[in-house]
Amino acid sequence: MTTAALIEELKTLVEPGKVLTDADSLATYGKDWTKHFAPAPCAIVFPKSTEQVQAIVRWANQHRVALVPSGGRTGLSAAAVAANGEVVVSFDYMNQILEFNEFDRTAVCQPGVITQQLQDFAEDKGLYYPVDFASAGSSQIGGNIGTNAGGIKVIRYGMTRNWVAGLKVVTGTGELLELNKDLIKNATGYDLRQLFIGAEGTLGFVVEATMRLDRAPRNLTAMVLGTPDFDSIMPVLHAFQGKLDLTAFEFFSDRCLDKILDRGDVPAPFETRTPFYALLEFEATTEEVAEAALATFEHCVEQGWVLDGVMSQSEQQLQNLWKLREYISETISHFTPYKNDISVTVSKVPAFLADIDSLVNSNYPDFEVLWYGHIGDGNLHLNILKPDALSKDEFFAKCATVNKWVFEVVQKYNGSISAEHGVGMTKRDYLGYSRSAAEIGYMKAIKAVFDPAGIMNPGKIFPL
Ligand code: S2G
Ligand code: ZN
Repeated sequence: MTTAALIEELKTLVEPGKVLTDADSLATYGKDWTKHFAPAPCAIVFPKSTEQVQAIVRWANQHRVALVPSGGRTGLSAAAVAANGEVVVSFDYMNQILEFNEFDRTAVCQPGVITQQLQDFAEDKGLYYPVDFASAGSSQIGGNIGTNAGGIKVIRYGMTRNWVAGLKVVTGTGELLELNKDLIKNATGYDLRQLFIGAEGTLGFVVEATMRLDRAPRNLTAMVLGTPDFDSIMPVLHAFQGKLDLTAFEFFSDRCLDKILDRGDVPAPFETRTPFYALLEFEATTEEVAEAALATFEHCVEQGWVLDGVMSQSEQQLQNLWKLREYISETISHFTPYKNDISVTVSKVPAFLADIDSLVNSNYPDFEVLWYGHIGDGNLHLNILKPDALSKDEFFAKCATVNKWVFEVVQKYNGSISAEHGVGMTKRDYLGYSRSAAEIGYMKAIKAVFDPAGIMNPGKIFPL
């Protein structure tokens, strides 16, 4: 059957106008935020119901057509990139919050619900959806589940995985499964829900997600602390964790602050400039908590771990401090950064950072290296900015040669080559640095069970 005939048949499975093949749509929906692969899907299809998703999957099985899931397209590992003539399945028209259960404190979402939409919905109900990150304004719940998105509040609230009470999925054979029934307790064998969280659309499609909500935090207060070096950051984390129940502990380098201040729309946290900054947050529920925070700040200054600092006194100042960290990603995106998103257990961070930093400095002496991330989770974002003199391909090729050494250090510290951005295509060739051959074998066997025809997002996660 010709591609044109296939697409004509695909159109009969959805509403009129819900299959696009024009060049702009193919380019727009065939990619995510990565720039490593040229998008080249053959069509974009927009189902509006679970039944239509099932029909599309059955059609794809019948004709052996590869399907690529597409949500907010904010992914950073090319997991939602269609580079080989696949059909992109976009959930833009399955974007409703279907139900709210006050007593269960859950919201039933279609996969196309924007993360921020759920956060605002929870707030309107006097509750809180705690998974948050820079792209929450455009990422979708289905994609957050597909990548087990983390972000800036993981130290207190965990990853997306912690907030999924139940899932309805269409497997790679078109079968509809209802997983975990939104139960808190359910000891009835394998928790298949967890397999789909972080599977990057390689096992099937999420068509409905029951998301847990939490109580709203009270009087969130942030501090930004200037530190003299890497080695001071973890003692600061340890000191504050001993006194406060932190909701966030992030860090960024002075080079990141340079880029943010160059924007001209975010004030500096304080006069002093220091090599690194920690941003921490807690609920100042009482005067005592705020006093404990200040006392701990004084202690860190006495120890020489902190050179200067500021504590937010208002909502506006809280937001301004967060902009210093949350604006980094979008601010540096036009430098075509080569990104690594690596993690180790928190206790190993100082030694790990020292190894990676010396390796990076010796191998990228003339590249601008930016460090930032969720250091309280042991998660570091290493971004190398493309020099103007190098083409993107030359630059990415140079960076890729150092990847081997970076991932050997990750392996040495028993860490992850992808802490929260997923594997997709950008990290699939390095999977062996974090997963054993046996594990990869089992993962492939599980994929074969849910997607025997191999039509679900082929070429992602697993080395080719
Ligand atoms: C962050 C966002 C994507 C990136 O800012 O925490 O996960 O690496 C990142 O720029
Ligand atoms: Zn991050």
